[in-house]
Amino acid sequence: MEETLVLVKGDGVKRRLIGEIIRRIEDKGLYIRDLRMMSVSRELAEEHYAEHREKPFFEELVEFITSTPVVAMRVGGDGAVKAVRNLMGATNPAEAAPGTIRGDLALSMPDNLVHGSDSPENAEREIRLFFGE
Ligand code: IDP
Repeated sequence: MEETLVLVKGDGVKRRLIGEIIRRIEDKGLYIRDLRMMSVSRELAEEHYAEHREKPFFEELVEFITSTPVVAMRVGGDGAVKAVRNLMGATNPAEAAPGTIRGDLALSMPDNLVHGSDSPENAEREIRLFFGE
């Protein structure tokens, strides 16, 4: 069964949307295989977002993800990576379609509530980073 890493980011935790986001994932037919609330160290954030190291928003992004606890989940199911990406909607909430998590519940960057791995390879790497397996 394919697995992906989902994070409910700090804005989602603060706005008490953990349950709402899990509900959408479970309603889709996916399984929560593991779950933990945790702080993200600067080291973990820089590793997790390594592909964005050269981007102008990198510092803001690291600051955002390390400033408050997140909920990390291993989510499994057929085509879990793509299924979660579809549930999340476009990166920029201003452009995310209604019916998606970001489209329905978020307004602007970087506060877009969730992270989901963008490929099975990255999912494996990110699950190892957050769950050490
Ligand atoms: P994704 O989260 O939809 O996979 P990525 O392009 O991988 O999108 O970007 C990672 C995260 O970086 C986004 O979820 C968002 O929080 C933040 N981000 C992306 N682009 C910008 C930007 O232009 N300004 C501020 N934050 C951004």
